[in-house]
Amino acid sequence: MKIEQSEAGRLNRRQFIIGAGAAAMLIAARFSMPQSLLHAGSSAGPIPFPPLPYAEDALAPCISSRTMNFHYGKHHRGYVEKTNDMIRNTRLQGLSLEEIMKRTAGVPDRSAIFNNAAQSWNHIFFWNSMKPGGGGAPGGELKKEVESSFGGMENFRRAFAESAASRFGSGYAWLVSDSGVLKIESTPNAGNPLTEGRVPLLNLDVWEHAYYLDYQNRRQDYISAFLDHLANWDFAARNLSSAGRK
Ligand code: MN3
Repeated sequence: MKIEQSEAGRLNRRQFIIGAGAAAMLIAARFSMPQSLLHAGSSAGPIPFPPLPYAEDALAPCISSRTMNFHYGKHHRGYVEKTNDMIRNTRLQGLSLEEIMKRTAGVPDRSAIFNNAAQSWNHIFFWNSMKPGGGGAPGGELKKEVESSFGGMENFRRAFAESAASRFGSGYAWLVSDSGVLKIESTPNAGNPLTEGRVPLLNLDVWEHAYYLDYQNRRQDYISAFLDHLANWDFAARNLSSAGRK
């Protein structure tokens, strides 16, 4: 990553090393988010708040329009607005979300910017990780990859559900490609496996704001609804395939 001299000068040596290390990993990581999702509007403009890829009520009854209205319209919008407020008139203004994440990951005095920028990215990714009539099993190459990596769909399902259910507090469960090997992981809060060099294929938001109106404390039921009816395997397959092309 190119850290501009004046910005690097503002960081102490340890922060710089952490930042540079994270950046190197990020360069190694092949960003999988379809570019059109993240660069809506001018590249020099504010960070994007793209429309949902489906109607607000399209995922009901698994996720109600009321949940989507708050989650997308209030929470996601709030992360985008806070990010834009925090980067206005700074060297981060005009950069892509990935660049902002790269420059702030692991830098203690930039954690508020990282959290809001990563949450902006994570939510665009999450909306696309679901579709009406999704869930079940992937097809084609991804099906083979899931079966070989996890020893079958049932094992994948069990491991993903366990990862999502056992995340204490807020965070995400992810299916990622780690140097070509599929893995499941969970991250706390705004964490994103991109910052540690892995390629996200699919994510599930397990913050309470994602499910509490519909499921209250029954996070497991929400996870099952995602796996059975919502997971967008086409999106995951596209992410895997674009990672492989780079
Ligand atoms: Mn959320």
